[in-house]
Amino acid sequence: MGSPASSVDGFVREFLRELNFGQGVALTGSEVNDQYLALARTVRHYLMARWLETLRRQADTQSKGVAYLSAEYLLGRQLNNALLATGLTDIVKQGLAQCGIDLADLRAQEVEPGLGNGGLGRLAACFIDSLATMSVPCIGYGIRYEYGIFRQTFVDGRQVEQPDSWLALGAPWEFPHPEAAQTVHFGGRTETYDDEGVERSRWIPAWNVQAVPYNYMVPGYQNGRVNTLRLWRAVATDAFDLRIFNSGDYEEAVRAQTFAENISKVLYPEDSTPQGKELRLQQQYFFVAASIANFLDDVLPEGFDLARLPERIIFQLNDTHPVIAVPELMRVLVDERKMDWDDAWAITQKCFAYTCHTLLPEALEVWPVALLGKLLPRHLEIIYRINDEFLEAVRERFGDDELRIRRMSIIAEHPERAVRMAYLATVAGAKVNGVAELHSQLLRDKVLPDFDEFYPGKFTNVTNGITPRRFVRLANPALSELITDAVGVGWITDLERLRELEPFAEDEDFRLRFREVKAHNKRRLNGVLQQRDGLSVGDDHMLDVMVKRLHEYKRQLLKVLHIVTLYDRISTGELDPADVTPRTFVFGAKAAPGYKMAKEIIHLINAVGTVVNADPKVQDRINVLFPPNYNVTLAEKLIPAADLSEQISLAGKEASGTGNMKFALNGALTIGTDDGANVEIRQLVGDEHFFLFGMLEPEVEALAAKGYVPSSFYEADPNLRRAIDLISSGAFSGGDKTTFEPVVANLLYEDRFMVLADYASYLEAQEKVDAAYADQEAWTRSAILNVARSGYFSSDRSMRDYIDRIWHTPPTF
Ligand code: 26Q
Repeated sequence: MGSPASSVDGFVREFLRELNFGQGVALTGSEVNDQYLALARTVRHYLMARWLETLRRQADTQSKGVAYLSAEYLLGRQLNNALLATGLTDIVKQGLAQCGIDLADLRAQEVEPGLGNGGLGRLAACFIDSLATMSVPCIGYGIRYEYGIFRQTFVDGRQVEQPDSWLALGAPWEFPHPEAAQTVHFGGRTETYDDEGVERSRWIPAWNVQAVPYNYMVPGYQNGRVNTLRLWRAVATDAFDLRIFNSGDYEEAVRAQTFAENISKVLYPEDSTPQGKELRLQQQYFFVAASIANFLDDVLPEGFDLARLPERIIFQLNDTHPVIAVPELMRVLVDERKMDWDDAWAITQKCFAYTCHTLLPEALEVWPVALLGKLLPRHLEIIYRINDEFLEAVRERFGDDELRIRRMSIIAEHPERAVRMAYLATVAGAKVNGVAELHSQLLRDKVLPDFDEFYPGKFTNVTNGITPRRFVRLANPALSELITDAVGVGWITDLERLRELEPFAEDEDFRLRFREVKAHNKRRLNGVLQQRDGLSVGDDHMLDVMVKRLHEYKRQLLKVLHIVTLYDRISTGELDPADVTPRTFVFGAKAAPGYKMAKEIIHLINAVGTVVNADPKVQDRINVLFPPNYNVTLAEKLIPAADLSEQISLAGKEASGTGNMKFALNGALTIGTDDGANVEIRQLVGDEHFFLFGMLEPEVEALAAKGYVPSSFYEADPNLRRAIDLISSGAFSGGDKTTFEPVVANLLYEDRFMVLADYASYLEAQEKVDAAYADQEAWTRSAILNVARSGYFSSDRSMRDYIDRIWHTPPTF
């Protein structure tokens, strides 16, 4: 099968055919959305031959592949990426122009699939991009949420959530396969029975739903390869509603259908603080059971000997969300395929690996035994047996060390009896990895030390990465052109080649062009912000950006205190405005809808912004912008325009961060703590080109151990006192002193993440930033070196590390 003609005329023919016969409209009078859908379908035709070819060869070679199990994929818009992958951009631009259409207008029409919360979901999207580009066999498995992460709006400065109806205008990138649906069971009870003299268990479930696969293309970058992302949608089974329907209860039948279809209705918008909700567990089991069944029944050849499963697949667990896959595979092997328990367990332990993405204790998922037993009774039995045998092995090794046994048990007893999913994953996984050097170290030393001792060699690190295709080549065409002019195009798939830029840092002409790129990206951002929110960034302003989920540990409040201090000092005349580097502070952050303090902080940022932006005394000097609904699409415009990247979490709390990498690769300098991947960024770019501040992780520990008293920092530091007092005074709340009282009280009397302890150090580092920015040549030199030395943070490198250390899945054809 040949691909459609790769000429402008050929494209126009295909496009018009899609518009006329696919959308049923004529070019004249067609809407932008019709044109967008027709274009998307045309582009996917070009990918189709490669997709089918990839699948065919995959089936032929029978090589080992990765099944990436993730409850989230934060994909971002698809059109531009597909055009880049196929190399069709110019042809399409010209062809559309012939039809009187501007490609940019069609790009803008796409609603991004926001099927993730933040870093973890975006990481999954970067990884599958890299694997396709590296020709490594991979299927991504996940959930096709009907509503992704909520759309954020502000009403009087407060966050208000709107549903994200990303499917409303059509879903041109997906391929539904209702004929390939899997049935997923829930509830009921278990029983034992005599199977020709062998006692076996079986599960008699109470209800089920259909899991319908929706396939998405994952194109490699100009390499003729297209992998598959398979997202599951829950649909009521016929059996389910027929039975009720036949009973004559029509309303009940419809209700039952709604109930089943709820499972893939909406993405849980919490990140880091899971609440033990039954629907969430249903989601987890739903996608994992469907994925395992799909792999064993449909992907593996018929009659495949499951004893050899580890030669064909590794299931990578993206955090604990898919960990119920462990007892599910055991159930399938033992109950359904009648395998011996020990054999099944040996196989299972080779087929899973687990990635941990956190250190916060409240983020470690546990499922109450009562809930798990009600929804998945057989899985609970299996977990108990895994735990019994595991604890027996611990006893054998360490004797009856009851404290150790209690610490290591997969089942927690307090505050309620519950399954610790991270422990289950660690026991079952061939490998366990953290997502940055520091994180992996702390994971071994602080979170799972008993397991590290018990399983030498099981723990490893794979530092996160980002795809250079989306976050440099697509997001920053101007910089990409500059880089390619200097070092050739090889960097797009071999990001370490950016090293070759180092000498250009000393080239005055190159620095000038680099600054022109930044200026261009700022103008581009201004266009977007103007259109989207009526906001703009001053031309001559330093662009200081903090974009990430709103969480106390990430310390948006520290940024606010810095802004309030600057505002206070300028407006009281203590600082001569002429001595202040003009800066625009940009925030982008969604708060989990149930996370009260995070929402208060959003309100405070908006309130401070409103006052600062309206005050003529500071107006041309500092501005605060908080465009709502930060998402991948906005990130692609914001990050390339940034001068300064804010990565200011309390040391030891941010597992890695990936935004930090995107900024460095787009030529922003970082102000940051010694946390997550910041540590590695600083090591690579060099101390002189990174603004480090704040306590180191051991200092944080020491302060916590001795007893942290935030108010003592308030008492001791007049700048800090003034900033906090200004907030308390009602200066940002129309004189109302109560509005931000909860935020202030929290800072003074709790401050779990030690904002006040790091304030002075942060202010000092910000003064260094100002001084450095005043020397534009030196700043540009540093920015270029940030780009040149950050090639390590390509997700292609992360994938190589996973392959070498964990998966052992070589590239194929
Ligand atoms: C779990 C259960 C129930 C409801 C929600 C959740 C849930 C959902 C999302 C828990 C956590 C998340 C997301 C976590 C996350 O994004 N972690 C980030 O992962 C990045 C990629 O490794 C790291 O760079 C970040 O440091 C880490 O915070």
